[in-house]
Amino acid sequence: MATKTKVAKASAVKKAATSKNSASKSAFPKATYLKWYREMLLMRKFEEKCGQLYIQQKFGGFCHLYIGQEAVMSGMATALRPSDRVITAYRDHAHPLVLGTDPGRVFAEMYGRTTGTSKGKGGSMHMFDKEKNLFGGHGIVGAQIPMGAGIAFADKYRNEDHVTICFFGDGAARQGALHETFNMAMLWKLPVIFVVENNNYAMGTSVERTSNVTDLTKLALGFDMPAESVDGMRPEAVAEAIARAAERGRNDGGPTLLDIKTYRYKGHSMSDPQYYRTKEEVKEYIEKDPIEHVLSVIKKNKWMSAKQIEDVQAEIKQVVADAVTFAENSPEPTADELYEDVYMQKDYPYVND
Ligand SMILES: Cc1ncc(C[n+]2csc(CCOP(=O)(O)OP(=O)(O)O)c2C)c(N)n1
Ligand SMILES: [Mg+2]
Repeated sequence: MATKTKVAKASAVKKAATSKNSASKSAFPKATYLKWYREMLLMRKFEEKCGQLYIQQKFGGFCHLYIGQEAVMSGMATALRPSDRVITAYRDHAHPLVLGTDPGRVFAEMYGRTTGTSKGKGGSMHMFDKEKNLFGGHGIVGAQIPMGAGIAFADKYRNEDHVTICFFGDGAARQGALHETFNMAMLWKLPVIFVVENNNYAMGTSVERTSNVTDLTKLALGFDMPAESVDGMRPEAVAEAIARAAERGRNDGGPTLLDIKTYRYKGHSMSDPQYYRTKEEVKEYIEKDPIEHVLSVIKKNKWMSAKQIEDVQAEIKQVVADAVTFAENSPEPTADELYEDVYMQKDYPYVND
């Protein structure tokens, strides 16, 4: 557990338990498991529907599905407060869902409708929700790393008690901006948690093919930043690691790097033939599926009857169906809306008609 103002030494970089049993030792109550089941099922069913609609060409743009990575979101939601800040990359549909954004608004954004989270001007890669403290949704690989530190800087400057969680991929972790950001974040002890959602691939390039340094926690060593490797297929492990990092951030202990090992079951985007991995490898991860794991804990403890489980599944199916209907019935923006929401400041001097 982090102590106030104490920053762990580089030598304290820990390896998390990756065994299947690590979860059973943790002490999360029934209510947490029920919440995890419901929200992970929502993320999964939402994304499955999203993939179907994209193939039917109901909306355009890019589409990166989150299927397989759900435990990272559920673990985060358990560990953080609603007032904490979240920023991520383009694989961003699950983030608003877990933060409580209306699923209809997330679909509407993909459909380019005015009711979308970014008024239909951002699409799949640019989900924002000011009320839920979601700062995007960013398509430039690694761009959100310095922005995440910037948000944390603003909170520290204003003496506000928030933590920023900044998600990025294993590919983004190789961007130069990470090093500058880590340096400043440690120097100024910013309340930020850097999370690599390490699904082992950047498009078709594996971590092993990217660098001779495959243990991403080592990226923290040059800055004396505390770092941990975490089993990202288990919400328990994720929640515990993020809670430790958040406590450190809130107590002036500065940033933490978490290398959360997860997996995407689907291709990088919708047009990925996946020649870079085997079906056996995908199967190996599906066998560790976080939703099945949570459901098995629920069943083992008899926390829900078969009927109650079916009811939750039916309810989620309906939520997703309603979200699609909402999006499809929402209006498209008019042409003159193109010039709105470009600058916050109405009299910004560099705007030309
Ligand atoms: C600066 C920049 N370079 C390249 C790209 C093209 N690109 C889009 S996604 C991606 C892979 C990133 O992989 P990772 O960070 O591991 O995230 P994941 O897709 O696995 O979630 C690349 C190279 C981009 N969008 N931005
Ligand atoms: Mg990746």
